[in-house]
Amino acid sequence: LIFCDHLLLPKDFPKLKNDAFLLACRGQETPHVPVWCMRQAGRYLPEFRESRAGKDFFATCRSPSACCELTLQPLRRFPFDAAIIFSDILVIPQAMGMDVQMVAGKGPTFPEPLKEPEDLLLLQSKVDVNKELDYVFKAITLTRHKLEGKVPLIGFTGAPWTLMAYMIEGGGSTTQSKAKRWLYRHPEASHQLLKMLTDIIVEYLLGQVAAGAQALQVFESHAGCLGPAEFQEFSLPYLRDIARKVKDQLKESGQDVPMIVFAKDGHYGLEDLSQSHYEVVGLDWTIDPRSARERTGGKVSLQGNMDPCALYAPKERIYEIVKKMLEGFGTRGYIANLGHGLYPDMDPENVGAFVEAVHAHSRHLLNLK
Ligand code: 1CP
Repeated sequence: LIFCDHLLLPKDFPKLKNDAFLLACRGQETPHVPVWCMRQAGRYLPEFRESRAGKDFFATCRSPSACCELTLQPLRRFPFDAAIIFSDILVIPQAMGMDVQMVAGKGPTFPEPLKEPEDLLLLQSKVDVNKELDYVFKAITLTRHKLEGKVPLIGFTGAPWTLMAYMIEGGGSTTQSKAKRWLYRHPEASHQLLKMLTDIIVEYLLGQVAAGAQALQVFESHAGCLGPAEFQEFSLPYLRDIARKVKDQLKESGQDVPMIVFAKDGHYGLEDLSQSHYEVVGLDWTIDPRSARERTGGKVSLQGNMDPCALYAPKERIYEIVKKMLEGFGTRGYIANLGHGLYPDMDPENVGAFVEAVHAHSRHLLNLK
């Protein structure tokens, strides 16, 4: 019998062997604190650079076998407790008809960003995700099979405000001033766009679960440039809508998948985020673990939040930093991670030291109990 990878279906998945991450998402007891890293598939790995060499970024995203390989690479090196599917948040604007290119040395670039509300008419407001984004679903199904139950597979999306910001800025920006101009000058059109994105995101996340994703993370990477009032108006309601709608739909088919919200630099919204139907709130490194626990009042599990730059420290120092972080968060309802993604110049050995420190020190703490 010959099995063809592209014929693998989203069923008969291998049995999960390490469920520490999923248990921690739900605040249940685990033998060690689970750990993974944002951008764990990335340019800090020589094998990643080799696989990606000379290939277009979004063409790679469209190849299920390439995404599967890149997702598995970090797991061959390190005993991470979760895998995150290799893809990008900008596949949604692409599916809505926008051109997005990955420009070397510059990052993602939209040659024709949205300028004025009239430009919304150029967008595909109703996207058939099963047609436009089926390549992501195929990558998830293939990867879940190839993981052989080693660890759970996380699916993800960008949040509406973060995607809106890219669609208007045309790429990365430090101020997001073009996108924020819309919030102040065109609030109605802003809500129209955010709503459009929310509807697509809900379908996209449900498609990822149907394809085999075992947890979902929503990246609100540009929360930091909003103030509390703008966050309340333009980010939070949509984050809530997404979790509520995804969960309601999943419940109908008897499914339940933990959801993580990561609003970078958005700690003014921490109390609200902990009551937004997400099981887990992701944190950047600018917040102290103990105060994050206090402010979220045990309502959610927490994920994070070591400064990625701490990985430049010598290994013994990394252990000390991890020790403090674990003692601050506690071992229950906690998933260790960085406060943002790994950078390309980071030493894979130090990533290994981070993972090992989390496992070793959390086992030590749990044995003391
Ligand atoms: O060629 C390359 O390798 C380019 C680097 C790269 C990679 C590895 C980009 C360009 N995207 C990715 C993959 C990616 N993107 C993953 C893969 C899974 C993993 O984490 O291992 C994920 C989860 C993302 C999500 C993503 N893309 C976010 C949210 C997380 C965050 O960093 O806040 C954002 C903001 C993007 C946009 C994006 N894609 C790539 C870059 C350099 C950026 C940031 C651009 C900017 O704002 O300046």
